[in-house]
Amino acid sequence: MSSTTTTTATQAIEASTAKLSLAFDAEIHKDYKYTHYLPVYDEETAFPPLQPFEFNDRGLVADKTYRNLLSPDNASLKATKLTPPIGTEIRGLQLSELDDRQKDELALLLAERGVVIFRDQDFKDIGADRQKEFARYFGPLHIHPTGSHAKDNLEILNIYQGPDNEYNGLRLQNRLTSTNYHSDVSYERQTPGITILTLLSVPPTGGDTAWASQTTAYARLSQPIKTLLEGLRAEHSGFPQAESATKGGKFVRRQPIKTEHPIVRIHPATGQKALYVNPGFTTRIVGLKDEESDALLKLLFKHITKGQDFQVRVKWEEGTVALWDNRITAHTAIKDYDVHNPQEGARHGIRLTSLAEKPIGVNGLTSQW
Ligand SMILES: O=C(O)CCC(=O)C(=O)O
Ligand SMILES: [Fe+2]
Repeated sequence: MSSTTTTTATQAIEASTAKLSLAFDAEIHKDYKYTHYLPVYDEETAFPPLQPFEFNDRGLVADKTYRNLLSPDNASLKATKLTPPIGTEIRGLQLSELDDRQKDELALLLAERGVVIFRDQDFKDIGADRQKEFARYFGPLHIHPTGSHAKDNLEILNIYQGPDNEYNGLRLQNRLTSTNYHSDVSYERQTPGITILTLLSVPPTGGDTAWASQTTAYARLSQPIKTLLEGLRAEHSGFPQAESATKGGKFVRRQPIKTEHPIVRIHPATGQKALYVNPGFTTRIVGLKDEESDALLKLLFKHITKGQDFQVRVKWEEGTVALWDNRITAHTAIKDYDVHNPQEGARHGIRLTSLAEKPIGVNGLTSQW
């Protein structure tokens, strides 16, 4: 069996004693249990372009009956479908205790259900090394080109919005809504498979996350539109993200790229087709005239964003960990809480993202760059 983790997708050019800037006010967090995961920026360590690696989806070797992950012998297990098309919630199972067969089945469950929500987890308390080791089972870990991260752990992307750091909420200044459906860093050549998001501090209400099923979004389209899209690629760009980081005075640790991915993507473990465009990173449809590309992308983005009948919105609880498959879903943070209102409070989390295959399109259509 070949391993998904043998090739390092990321390699530091300079891993010297890095210059570190703190993106939080240490004073207001002095009694906080998770200070070591608060946002920092290593402003020195730069990375070359990601290198190709061999990828084998763990879901391919999974037992399709889920007999290990969802064992009928586990009396405390409760697995519930959150909606018919997308989302499963699991209670009574610790991610930190899963064996390899269970992890393989989890990869398949993610490919089938898009997002799996694990409640009451000890995952946030097992330490950065074990968290990374768990995530790395599914593929090499992605290092975000611009985001803040946990100290000494560039693979642990930080998610934080509080009175001492509103950088991630800035979007609302020029927009009517914070909703921004995207698939994580879809501009990469071998794009993310599974993302694992753990919240460490949850507002009492608000700060939910929503996901849309891109398999259902695809399935709802008429046959003529499906056929048209199956023959096309779209450009995904990391440039706007890098430019906005530079404007915000942040360090860009890997130079931005643009990649052309098939618009309809086939998941290697299920064979299911999914739309692979998203408002967050997709800029144009290759080979179309500007007005055609704009009109078609507008149609698809509206379809993904307003399709509440193929979306799921999840409320975070203490101990919740969310996992999703970026190849068949789009997601958005919901920034509806006021960080200056102590009743609403701050929101803090950590994200681990594993990279997967170069997208596989219909009739052999492949990504290009
Ligand atoms: O904060 C959230 O709810 C989601 C943020 C996000 O897009 C991510 O973690 O990839
Ligand atoms: Fe995301």
